[in-house]
Amino acid sequence: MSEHDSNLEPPVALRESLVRGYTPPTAPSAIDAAVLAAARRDFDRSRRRRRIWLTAGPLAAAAGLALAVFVMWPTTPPPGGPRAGLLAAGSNDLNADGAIDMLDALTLARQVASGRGVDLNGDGVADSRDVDALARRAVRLDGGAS
Ligand SMILES: [Ca+2]
Ligand SMILES: [Ca+2]
Repeated sequence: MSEHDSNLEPPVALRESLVRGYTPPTAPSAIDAAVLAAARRDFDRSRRRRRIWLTAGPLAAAAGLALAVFVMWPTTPPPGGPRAGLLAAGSNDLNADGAIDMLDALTLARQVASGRGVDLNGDGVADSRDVDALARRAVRLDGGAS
């Protein structure tokens, strides 16, 4: 590259002459107003679209969340807790592990604490006496056969 190519600045006289000869273009006021009106219409249209997305987006997310909760919601247990049917049949195996033991008494204690226990001793109330009755049955040597 030669020394002449590295100087890309125009001569000062040429630059001043170009600046003097330049006049910015002017548009008639009617065209100016038409361009401004078109720009405002376009801006309003994009603002409406943005408003729709800002409204519809959260609604769609809420609908999706509600659907997911509805689909994944567990079925309602029967009155008296999920093992009430087994207790009514005399099983007392509350955790359904095939044995009546202290884990069943603990399960019943938790159910009673949450207001869902089952009346085992027939006094009409599900309370700690039912838990005690189940615990006594669990520790009987004959396994509560009688
Ligand atoms: Ca059990
Ligand atoms: Ca009771």
